[in-house]
Amino acid sequence: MKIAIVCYPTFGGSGVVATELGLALSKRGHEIHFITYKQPVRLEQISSNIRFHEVNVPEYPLFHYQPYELALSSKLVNVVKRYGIELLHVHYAIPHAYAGFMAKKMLEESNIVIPMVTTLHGTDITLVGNHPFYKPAVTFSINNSDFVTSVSESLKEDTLKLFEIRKEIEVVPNFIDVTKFKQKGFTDCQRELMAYDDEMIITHVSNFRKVKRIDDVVKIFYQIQKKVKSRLMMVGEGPERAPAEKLVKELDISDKVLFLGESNEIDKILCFSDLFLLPSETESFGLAALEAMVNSVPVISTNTGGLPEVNQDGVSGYLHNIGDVDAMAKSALSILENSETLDKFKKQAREVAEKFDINQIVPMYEDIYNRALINA
Ligand code: GMT
Repeated sequence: MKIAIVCYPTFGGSGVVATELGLALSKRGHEIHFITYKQPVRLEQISSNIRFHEVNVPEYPLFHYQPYELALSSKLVNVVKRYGIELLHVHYAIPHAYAGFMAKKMLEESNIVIPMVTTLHGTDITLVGNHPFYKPAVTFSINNSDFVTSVSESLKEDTLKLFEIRKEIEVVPNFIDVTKFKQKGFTDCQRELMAYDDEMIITHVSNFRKVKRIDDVVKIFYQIQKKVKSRLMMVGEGPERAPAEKLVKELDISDKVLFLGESNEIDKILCFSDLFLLPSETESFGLAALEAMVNSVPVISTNTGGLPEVNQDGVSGYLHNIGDVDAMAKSALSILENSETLDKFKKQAREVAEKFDINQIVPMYEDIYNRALINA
């Protein structure tokens, strides 16, 4: 199948899911065309059945806002015609589903009928898309997609609650390539570069936005380090990094907290981590938690959104109410203070992650593509 994947090229979240999906599909013989404004972060090599088409938006002084949707839909039309694309898969409703719909309509004028699958990822529904300024366009784009998927049951429920949706939403969970990750082995991990042998390594990875409650990460760690010798690795960039650095200084724990910035080597960091913190306000799935778990890192998270579908309470980690820093610190310590408990949780985290293996999930998308082509 020749498939065009539209996504954001950024670190983490929907962009990573879309890129990993495209790479997996290409290995299964499909021809994948990524269409976005920059080469996706995890798209390291282009091959004969993986192409990247950059959307360019020329600057013009008249425009206060440059018309990205227009450039994207035009690019889609050109790529579909030039490469004989059979299906569009757009990740993140805003503005990709909207631009995809326009492309479909333009292509109809050339007698080309192409189905569009839209995957909802979270903030396109729960934070941004729900805003009254966007809601009519997001509702329209979802209802006019040929197939709609969401990355968790929780996101499906939120979508049906927040929007007037006529389309069926199919849940296709996010996934991980389990075979890519070997069982944890400290010797491969260069742990010694990051911490002393007797220190626990606690990790947080995100885009450092308000929704991630970065202050809570620091506050939980503050309580942990009082009882257990430990270090905190803060991986990622975003608006909440500076306030978090300030808090770290105020709490006088600067020598124990490392802000590593954005990284292409998340697995290298996770392979020597002992515990992962994800105290988000909302999280449609929590791919970062799954990436931790596959690296045998137990997760302390909130019980919001899709997190309970990924992190199993008392098995792969613990879940608590949003903002309950004390409970999260207590659970973290209950895992870290006993080496047998820690080993048990590490093993269990990995086992839970294996349920999300890419080989179970990618065929679910292929099945949707086949149905979309039959219906077109
Ligand atoms: O986590 C973010 O803020 C980025 C965001 C995105 O759209 O890229 O992530 C969303 O999609 C991910 C992939 O499906 C999910 O794992 C995240 O939980 C979701 N983020 C939120 O719902 C806040």
